Amino acid sequence: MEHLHSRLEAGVATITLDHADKRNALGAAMVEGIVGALERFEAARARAVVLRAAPGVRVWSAGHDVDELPESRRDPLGWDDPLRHLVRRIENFPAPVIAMLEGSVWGGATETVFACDLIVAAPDVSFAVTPAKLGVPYNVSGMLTFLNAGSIRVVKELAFTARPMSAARAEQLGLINYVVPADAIEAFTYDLARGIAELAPLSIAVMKEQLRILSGAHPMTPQGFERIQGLRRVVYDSADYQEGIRAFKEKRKARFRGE
Ligand code: YXS
Repeated sequence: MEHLHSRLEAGVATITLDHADKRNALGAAMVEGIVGALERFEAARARAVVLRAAPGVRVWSAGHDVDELPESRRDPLGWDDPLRHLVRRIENFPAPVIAMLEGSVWGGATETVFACDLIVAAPDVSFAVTPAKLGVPYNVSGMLTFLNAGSIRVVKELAFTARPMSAARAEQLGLINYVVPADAIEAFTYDLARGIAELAPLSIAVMKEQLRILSGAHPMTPQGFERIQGLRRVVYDSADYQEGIRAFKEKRKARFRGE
């Protein structure tokens, strides 16, 4: 795929996002490429995966491809949405996936990064959670990804302000593992990955799966789930949702009316 590169060396795999024109937006084609690479690396029994963008990017990923979000009256983040596939594939991959970050990370890309097992960021990195900026009703498992990454107070700050959070603050809050100078981040990340690759892969795989199952073990009643789905439908059927998508495409600030 022209906007994605992948390689496997000594048990350490690398997937590089390289679609600068669209700021590495996570559209169906890009997600299909990443998931395909992960399938190949699982078959090749990779011991660790580094997920990165091309060196020196200002934007690691601009998040879900807004051009692929439904205009209205359809759940924009249903089970089969590409972004949902990507998050699940990372969570189910039987070896650690390490996000190596430079530049800004937006929306669904922030969730994708938080679904990774380890996060190494350059000092210029920022994270933004953007559903409120676009009028999007985020989905339950996506909110759980955020909740598993940090405290509910921090998730509310990210979600309710939609403001980018610096790598330094994210590290201070325990949202990410390391902040490493840009000129050292590659050596640092691959040293981490190679160290993991020398350890017992079966032990690591089972611990990763245990943590996935335990972190997803949140009781929710059928009524509770149906209530949330009903609330989400009100949002994606709303004029605000249409305004958010339209404003993005028209490159202007959205004017939300709460209806
Ligand atoms: O005008 P052209 O054709 O050159 O295209 C522009 C942008 O439209 C395009 N682009 C995107 N296309 C689809 N989906 C996107 N998420 C997206 N982001 C950007 O890329 C071309 C260059 O963009 P431009 O001129 O704005 O670049 P820039 O360097 O000045 O600014 C970079 C960003 C990332 C600050 C800016 O592009 C931006 O704010 N992008 C949107 C970030 C965002 O809000 N992402 C959330 C997407 S929705 C999502 O992830 C979830 C559904 S949710 O929101 O619920 O979390």
